[in-house]
Amino acid sequence: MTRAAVTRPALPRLAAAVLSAALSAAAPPPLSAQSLPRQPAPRNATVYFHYPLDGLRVPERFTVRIGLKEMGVAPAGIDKPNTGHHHLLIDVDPGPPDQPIPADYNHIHLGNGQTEVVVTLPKGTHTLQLLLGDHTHAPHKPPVISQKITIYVR
Ligand SMILES: [Cu+2]
Repeated sequence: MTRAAVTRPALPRLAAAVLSAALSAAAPPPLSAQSLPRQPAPRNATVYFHYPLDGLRVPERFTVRIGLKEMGVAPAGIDKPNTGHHHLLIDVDPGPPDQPIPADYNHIHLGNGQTEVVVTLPKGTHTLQLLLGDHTHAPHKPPVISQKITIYVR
């Protein structure tokens, strides 16, 4: 009864997982843009929030500050090993790791190699997550992704 409300937010993620499992089970590997060559990332590479931290209350306009360990930052389009550029995911789950990261209001590309970005969000509860992308905006292998944090805009 009340459990349904709890499980509902997990459904899109589950559906995506089922879909990607179905796709990978299909015999021929896709040859189009669906299978980008993914850049390797060191296993200990870490992307994380300097600010804000999980559970924080923030004003409508605030600066997200990003930390990265064991890799470097390079602008989009620069093909250099062990580098990438940051993406800020707002109120959205990450997509399939073998697909380029979309560019829209939920996926902010810091394509000039920025390590901070000013965002303005409406009052309420929001989630933020960081995902490093390579020169083609595709996640590395394994993906370098932060914890998803929840913030409260007041
Ligand atoms: Cu990008």
